[in-house]
Amino acid sequence: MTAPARRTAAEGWIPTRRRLHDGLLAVVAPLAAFSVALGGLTAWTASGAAGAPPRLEISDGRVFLPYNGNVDTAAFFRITNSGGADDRLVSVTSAAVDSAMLSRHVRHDSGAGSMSMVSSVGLPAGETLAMSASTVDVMVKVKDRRQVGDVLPFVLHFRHSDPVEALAVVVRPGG
Ligand SMILES: [Cu+2]
Repeated sequence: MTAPARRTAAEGWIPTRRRLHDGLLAVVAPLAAFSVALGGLTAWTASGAAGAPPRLEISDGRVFLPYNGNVDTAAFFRITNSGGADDRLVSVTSAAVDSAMLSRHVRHDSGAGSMSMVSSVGLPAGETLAMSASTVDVMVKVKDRRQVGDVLPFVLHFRHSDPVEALAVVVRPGG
């Protein structure tokens, strides 16, 4: 009973500019929603956890005081992922340093250690990355001469989560 009426409406359809625009939006909007959903699904599958996204909390930012006249040192952060999906730390930036690179330290059976630069560090759901001089740290070149107690601003960048600002205080190595 409604079919004839619908046909009549279709025949009377006039493609004004506004209607075309609305029609395009109607197609584009679901597409955008679909790709966002897909991205969420990938993260969800990777961790095998509940559908919640990663949730990152950063604390305990520290920078070792460089030795006299030196600019090379290391920065450390504690990153807890209390969310339901894995994430990755992909880079660290700061206006207070000339360079910042993620590095992983490995201690060998002989007692000797080695360090290699890494492009990212995993942050599994439900786990905490506690950076240290014997695990993972951020190798930095500080711009200015620093003192114990100075506070430097950093930004941590992640594969899935938005960047997070974190402060790091200058401490004596080992502190
Ligand atoms: Cu290092």
